[in-house]
Amino acid sequence: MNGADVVAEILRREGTEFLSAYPRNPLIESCAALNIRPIFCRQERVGVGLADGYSRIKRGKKNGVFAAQAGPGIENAFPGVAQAYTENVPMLMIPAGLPLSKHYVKPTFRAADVYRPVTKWAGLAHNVQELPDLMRRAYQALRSGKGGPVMVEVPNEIFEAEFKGEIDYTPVPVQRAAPDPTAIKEAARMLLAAKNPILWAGQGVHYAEASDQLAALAELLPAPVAATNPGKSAIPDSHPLALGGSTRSRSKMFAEFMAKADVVMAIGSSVTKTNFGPNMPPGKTLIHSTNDPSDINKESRAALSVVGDAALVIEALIAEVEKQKGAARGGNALASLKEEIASVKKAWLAEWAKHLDSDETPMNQYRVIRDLMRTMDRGNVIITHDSGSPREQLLPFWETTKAGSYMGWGKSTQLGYGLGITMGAKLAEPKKLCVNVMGDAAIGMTGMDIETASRNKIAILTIVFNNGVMGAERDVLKISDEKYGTMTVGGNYTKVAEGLNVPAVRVDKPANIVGAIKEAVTVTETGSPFLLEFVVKEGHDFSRYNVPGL
Ligand SMILES: Cc1ncc(C[n+]2csc(CCOP(=O)(O)OP(=O)(O)O)c2C)c(N)n1
Ligand SMILES: [Mg+2]
Repeated sequence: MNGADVVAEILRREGTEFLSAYPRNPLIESCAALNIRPIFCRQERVGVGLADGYSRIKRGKKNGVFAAQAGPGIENAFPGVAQAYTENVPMLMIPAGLPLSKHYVKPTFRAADVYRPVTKWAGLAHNVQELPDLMRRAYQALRSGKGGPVMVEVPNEIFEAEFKGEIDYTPVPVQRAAPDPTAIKEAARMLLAAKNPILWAGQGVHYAEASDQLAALAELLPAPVAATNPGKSAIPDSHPLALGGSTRSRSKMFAEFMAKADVVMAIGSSVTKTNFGPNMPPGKTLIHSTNDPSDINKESRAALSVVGDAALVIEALIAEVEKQKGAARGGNALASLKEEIASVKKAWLAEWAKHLDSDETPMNQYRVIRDLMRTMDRGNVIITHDSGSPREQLLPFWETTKAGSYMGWGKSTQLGYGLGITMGAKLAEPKKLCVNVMGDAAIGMTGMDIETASRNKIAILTIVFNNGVMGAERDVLKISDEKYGTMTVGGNYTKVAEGLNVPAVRVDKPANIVGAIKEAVTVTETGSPFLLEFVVKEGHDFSRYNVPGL
């Protein structure tokens, strides 16, 4: 048994279902020998995305694994890992490494060293016998606390060296930390004393699978639930207490209720200041709950901190709120809060009806989103946006009907990232309709990898909003566009898809939207991916309701 066989056997024990990879890396053959299916991408950046999306949807209980060759392979994976780092995704990379003897000889690319600033933990193997120890450390980082990409770099000679003795390795369990009961008591007191409390849900709620508990807490207090960008669908957007998620764009309810909130309890959120998610406005009393103490007091001062797993925190809080609240159940308060949210939602959607119901051509993106929502069984969908205007258009208006059915991202915003994570989501949930919505500049970044979906029968649905421009850049490309046409990105992505063995339809009239969606969904049900290209307008109307500091 050589080093690669040892690592493959440990991956098998950890429940690895597939190896996202690109040759050469001896792990590919060793995994195939153990029936761990290698899935080859067309470029490493997207291969990392597959491992990322899989880990997200498995909520870190299982982890996507990516393997690349030393040098160019792992160099080319960098964007994927940098994005996964900003998103705290618990995925594992196992690049091959150049010989140890060359490790400090220029210009060797030392992956573990280079990647250390964008990983939760990165280690280099120095001999074959230490591989089980290294893998245990890697899985400990993956299965505890806040997530993040983890790397074990294995030089080729160590992959090939003979391993002596038995492999001493048992799978590392997921570890959850429970909150301090004193902090829970105080949090309950503060929430019950607040005039307008609000719950701010981050992606920690997804990882803790705490959606039902969060909805129960919201009803009990009562309090509305505002989600961050990655936290969107922490409770379904169709829930009467949901305000939706927020990037730069957001629902009117989100803005109005955040503006008047006095006490904000963030749960499973780092409360990081970002351009593509909500920020904590000044003047709020913040109760900050996260499983990572280093997030507390990082960007916003916490009046109270509650460290722990989101599910355990919410469960403890429900018990404590029930105790402190006693008989006064506040039934009227709940009903009137629901009514208040519903009436702002109604007014907001009425304001946007001219876009959502638009018959114009080139088509209005919001009309396409409306028809996607009406035509798809949203309870069986996992959907993600991409960078650019599609994120701003989709996130506020895509009303999820099921918790965890939206993959929001945006601490970094790499064009093209949505494609790989959607394939990863489909591998995690093969029965779901997994959809990514991207612009034409976005597909330009990673589009060749729709062939990965076709070759590996990963039946995702890719939606391209083709407006022939980098619409999101209009405000910064004025002189250069006028003089040199810098905004333009040309292409027919239906033809590209057909050339890459992906059936596709190009739609340029509103009357054809629904029929095309139905056809696309039917084809994905046969096990093939599909690409739907919509010829849309440039599109600068965004659902932006500003609140100072939000
Ligand atoms: C890798 C990368 N480079 C640059 C950017 C900056 N950027 C954000 S949106 C955008 C243009 C998006 O155009 P498109 O995908 O066509 O969407 P549109 O806004 O036209 O709908 C650019 C260049 C980015 N997000 N990612
Ligand atoms: Mg565009």
